[in-house]
Amino acid sequence: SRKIRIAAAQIGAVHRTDPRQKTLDRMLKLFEDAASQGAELVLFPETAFTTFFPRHLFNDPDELASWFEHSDVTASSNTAPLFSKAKDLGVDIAVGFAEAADNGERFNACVYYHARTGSILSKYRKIHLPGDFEPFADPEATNQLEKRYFKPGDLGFEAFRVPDLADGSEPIMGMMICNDRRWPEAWRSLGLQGVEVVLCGYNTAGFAPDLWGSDKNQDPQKAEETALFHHKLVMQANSYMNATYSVSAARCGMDDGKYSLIGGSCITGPEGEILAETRTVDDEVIIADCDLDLALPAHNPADRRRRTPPTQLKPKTIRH
Ligand code: CDT
Repeated sequence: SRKIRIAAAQIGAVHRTDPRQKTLDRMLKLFEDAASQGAELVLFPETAFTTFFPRHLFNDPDELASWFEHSDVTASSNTAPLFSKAKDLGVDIAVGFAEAADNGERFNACVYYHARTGSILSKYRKIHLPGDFEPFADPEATNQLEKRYFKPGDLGFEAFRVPDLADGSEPIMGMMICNDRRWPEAWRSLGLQGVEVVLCGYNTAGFAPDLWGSDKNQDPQKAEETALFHHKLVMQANSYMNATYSVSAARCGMDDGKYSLIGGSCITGPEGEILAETRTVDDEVIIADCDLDLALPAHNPADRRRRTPPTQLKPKTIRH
C-alpha cells in the first residue's frame, strides 16, 4: 500500500510585536510534536514565521523588508533552525514565507523541503493575491495589502513527485496558498497533473466586513462561521472532485487582540471526507494516515469520473 502519515501544524495568534524567535520556537515545538507522532510530512501555514503583516501599511522600506526572507529560506537565521530540525528528524516540511528574490521581486511563497536530501524540492508563489494596493479610507477597517507587497506568482500550479515517501512510490503533491483554494483553476491545474496530496496554508480573516464586502452590522460570530464554512466547503468539494487528499494549515486566533483569523485546519480525503480537524484557534497539530491508493481515480484514465476538458473553452453563440 502507499500510505503516508501527514500532519498540519496550526499556529495560533502571532502579534505584530512578537519576536521572531518566539514564533520560531512555537513552530519547532509543533514540528517535534508532529514528528513524535510519526508524521512524515508537516504542513505549516502561509507566512508562517510572522504575523500576517499585509494587514498593516508600512511606509518605511526597511520596516517592510524586515518581514521578508531571502529566496533561500533554508539559510536565513530567522528560519534555518526549522529546516535543520527537519533534516535531523528526517521529516519533510511545507511552509509559507514572504520571499524576497535576488532581483528585488517579492512574492507570497511556500516551499516543499525534502528532509532526506536536505533541499527545497519545489517552490510555489501565490497567484491569487486578495485585497488591495491602497488601504481602506476607514482607519478601523482591516486591510489586506497583498497586491501592494507581492507580485502575482510566476511559477504556475506545478505538481511534483516526492521521493522516499509512501514506500518509494513517489507521491504526487501540489501546493497552493490561501485564496488560491477558492478558485477552481488552482485545483484543476493540479488535478489534471494527477495530484494526490494538495497542501494549502492560509490566513483567513474572520470578522472583517470591509474586506469581505459585507455589512458592518452583521454578527461577528456568524461572519466567522460563514468564513469557516467556505473554507471547509472548498477543501472538501475540491478534494472530492479531483480525487485527492488535501491538507490545510491555519494561522489563526486573535492577532494583536483585534484581528480575528479563522482556525479549521483540516486533512480531507479523496471522497471529500474530513479525516482530521483542529478543535482550537491555538497552536495545534492534527495527523492523518493517508492511503494514496484511495486517490486511484486520479490515475485511472478509464475512470468514468475523469474527463479531459474540451479545447473549446469559449461559450458558443447560438443564433435562432
Ligand atoms: N491570506 C488570504 O489569501 N486570505 C484570503 C482572505 C480573503 S479577503 C476577503 C482568503 O481567501 O482566505
